[in-house]
Amino acid sequence: MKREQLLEAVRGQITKHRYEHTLGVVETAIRLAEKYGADKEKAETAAILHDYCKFWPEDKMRNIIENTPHIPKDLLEYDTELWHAHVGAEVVRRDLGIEDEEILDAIRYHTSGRENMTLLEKVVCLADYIEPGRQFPGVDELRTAAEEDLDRALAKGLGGTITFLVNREKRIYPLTVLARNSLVKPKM
Ligand code: DGI
Ligand code: FE
Ligand code: FE
Ligand code: FE
Repeated sequence: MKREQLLEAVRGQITKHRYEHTLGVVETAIRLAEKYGADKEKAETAAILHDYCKFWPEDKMRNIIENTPHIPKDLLEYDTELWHAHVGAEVVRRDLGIEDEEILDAIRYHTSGRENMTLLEKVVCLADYIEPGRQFPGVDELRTAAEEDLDRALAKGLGGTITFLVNREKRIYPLTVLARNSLVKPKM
């Protein structure tokens, strides 16, 4: 599918506000891909589709998690906000025919992250944090870091999410901790 068709497909799945967020992630992911040497076309496709299942009902997502062998079942024990990423990767493969595993992984891990993320995964995950429409405490610091050091910026972003979750007495999905640790070099 072409860019315009993919945009149309995702527009039918999400709110107007979320669609605008998606356009911001697309623009930012392309820019970061260019800056850090990731595949721009793959970054664009992954960014367009990254929140495809964001507004799917919980029971529909739960069903897909339970019935798709390789989706980690422990997601069901963590915040439902994590689900749309792993489910989204399966759904865009099934419904839109996206077969590129690098693109699917970038969608799959855009929320949780994972240990040793690929360049493309980092670009999409960071673009999701810093797209122009995003507003949260510390976002400008993240935007500055993103211009200097991809790993450091993403570690900061994930660190902020971990702090946010801890402050709300929520659980942290282990992949998020592994992602951050693998982005922060050990000090000897
Ligand atoms: O879908 P978006 O709102 O664009 O952003 P996202 O897919 O990065 O979702 C982020 C939300 O997920 C954020 O509000 C925090 C929540 N969340 C809940 N548990 C976890 C988590 N995020 C991470 N990275 N790890 C968790 O364990
Ligand atoms: Fe998301
Ligand atoms: Fe994110
Ligand atoms: Fe997003």
